[in-house]
Amino acid sequence: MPEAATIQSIRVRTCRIPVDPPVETASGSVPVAPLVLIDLETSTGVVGSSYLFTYTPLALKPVADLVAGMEALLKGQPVAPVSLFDILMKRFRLLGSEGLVLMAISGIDMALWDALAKSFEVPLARLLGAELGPVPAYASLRGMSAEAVMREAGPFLEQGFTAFKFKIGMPDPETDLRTIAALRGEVGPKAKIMVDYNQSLSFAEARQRLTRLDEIGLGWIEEPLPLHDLPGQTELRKLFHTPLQAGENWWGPQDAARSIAAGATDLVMPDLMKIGGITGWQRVAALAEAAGLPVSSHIFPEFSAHALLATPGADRLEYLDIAGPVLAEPLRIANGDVLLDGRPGGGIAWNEAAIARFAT
Ligand code: SMN
Ligand code: MG
Repeated sequence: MPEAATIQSIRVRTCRIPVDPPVETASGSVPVAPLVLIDLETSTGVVGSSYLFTYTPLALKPVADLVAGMEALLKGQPVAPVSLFDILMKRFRLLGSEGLVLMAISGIDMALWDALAKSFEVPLARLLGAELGPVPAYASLRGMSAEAVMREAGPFLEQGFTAFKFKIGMPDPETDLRTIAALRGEVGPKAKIMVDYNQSLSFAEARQRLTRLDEIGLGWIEEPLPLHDLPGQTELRKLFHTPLQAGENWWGPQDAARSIAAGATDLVMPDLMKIGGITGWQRVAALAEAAGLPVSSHIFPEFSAHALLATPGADRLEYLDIAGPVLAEPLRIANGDVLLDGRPGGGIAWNEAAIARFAT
């Protein structure tokens, strides 16, 4: 049993990584990945690492400053992620423990879990009580055009992926249908195809567009409506057979609880950064299990692989590699599964030369 460690310091760095090709969505594109890199040093010398993706460079410094500012609240505290998560969530209740604040708390939570797993010299999934094994994944494509998705799908097919997602919501619905048909032609009749509207439709538009999509046999239709339109999502879910997917934009377990209680989605996909890190994820995984909803992940594939292994009803990992350029090694993929090796922790090791290159 390792000696009880306390938090000594939190090192925060920022970088901007070109996203090539950019991630295109109906709600905007991501040509650059602003990342906050976190290294939490403990009294035993173990360092827990994690990263946050802030979507827009405008949020990069505010999130980095929030993480750095939380060091004063945590210095000397035990490496106890569950206890510290609740302390931090309560500490920011007046400001609101969601948005950028919760992103910062999530980043610290992931770094704490990484440090704890390293201190026990086990992979994070083992610390969470799970055995290591292949994590079924899907290839999350970046483009929205037929040319882009056909071009991107090829290398993923060679890696054995059998499930593919891309973002739709083009002005003309026919364009989306043509792109789905083009991807189907590329990946074959047995592969799963999922689509993602990134909250871009009104209820009336969704009812119209999903009427056509519902006949195609898609794996899921993700976020057709804005995040908080739970009544609309619940109504839409009753109208169509294709499973609705949501969760990447839930701020903490409370948002998940509201959506699941409203019966607003068939599938859930919490985002480790917005849901409260590993601690928040675990609470949502329990809610999903109680409601019988399969759980997938949203980006952050490194920590998500560990979290999914310890999640009842785990469905698929979203494979969208954003932080790869600053990591020492890419995730291993075989036959469309993510394969974790037995190294201790959550799997984040930095490529320091790359960080220097992309540092802001
Ligand atoms: C998405 C949008 C923007 C950046 C990363 C991912 C998308 C998804 O919603 O589910 O992949
Ligand atoms: Mg999405």
